[in-house]
Amino acid sequence: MSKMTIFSSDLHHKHDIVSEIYNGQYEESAEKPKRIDNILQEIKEFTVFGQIIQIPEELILQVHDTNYINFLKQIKNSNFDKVYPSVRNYSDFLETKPKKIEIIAGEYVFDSFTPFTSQIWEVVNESATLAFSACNYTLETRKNSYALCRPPGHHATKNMAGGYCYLANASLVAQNLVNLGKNPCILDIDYHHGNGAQEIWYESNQVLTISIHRDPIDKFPYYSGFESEKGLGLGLNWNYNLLLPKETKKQEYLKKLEKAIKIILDKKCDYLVISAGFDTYKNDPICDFELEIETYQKIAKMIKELNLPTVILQEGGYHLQDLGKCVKAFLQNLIN
Ligand code: Q9C
Ligand code: ZN
Repeated sequence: MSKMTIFSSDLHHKHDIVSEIYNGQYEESAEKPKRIDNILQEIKEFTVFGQIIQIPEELILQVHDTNYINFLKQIKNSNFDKVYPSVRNYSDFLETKPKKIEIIAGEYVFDSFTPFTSQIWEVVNESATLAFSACNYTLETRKNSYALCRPPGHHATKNMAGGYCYLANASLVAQNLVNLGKNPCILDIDYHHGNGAQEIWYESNQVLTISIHRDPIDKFPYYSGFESEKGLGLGLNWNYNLLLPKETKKQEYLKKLEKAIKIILDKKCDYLVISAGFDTYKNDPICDFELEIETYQKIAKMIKELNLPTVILQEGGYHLQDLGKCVKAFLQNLIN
């Protein structure tokens, strides 16, 4: 029996944001180290570890602004073990930057759920390295791969963290593929809109971006993910948002996935990058879809029909007991 090659590291344990701020109150963060431990536990019998190759910084700087990356690197030199945003930059004419790191933070994050820890650069660099390593493996073998990325990446924009994300792992993989002359699609099946990939590739026809998600009218990330956002210039009709209402179940979900698959075929993509969130699961503590563990088998089978070399990246999914079972159901059906 053949196995799935996976990319994982222990370093994410250093990243534990514990609490997020919502409407002035501290709330428990759902994005915990135990998520990855649970996944590894469930998938060990049908997986093997692939070789980890450090992501080149030039690749990161093709996707993200230099100022943002420099900011991430600087936090460890501050006196804080965690930095939350306090002041938003409201000026169009500013020529100098504030000096205090905890104030500059207001420029580089779009919510109060995604603090910068002193080890943030180290851990996000490692998370991106796992994504990059999975991509290299798939390029070499045309076999599908899975990276246990933590922190996740799909909400991070060119110059901002948000939604527990700091580096745009899926877009880094897509950029790497574009550099090699490929035409990848980023398919985002996390419950939340993949706003990062949308922003990064909005004016480009080099990467097809499709996100299937909960209607953001009253769910995170609130300010993007609507059907009217179709791309701009060369990128027009290279971005698709497929929305679903609260309490969506298997049948409605699979119909949207069918649409996504048709678009991927139509655009003749040659690689697939999946932003794989499992917060669409029925018992997820922060979301309201009603997919069952078996639904992930079906989703995977439909994706496998595309027969494209596929890099799977871990995004959301917060049920600490069943997350691994969801991932298992999905991955087992994508071994090629
Ligand atoms: N307690 C991902 O799934 N919601 N990010 C906070 C306030 C933030 C989700 C609600 C959701 C972020 C990768
Ligand atoms: Zn999510």
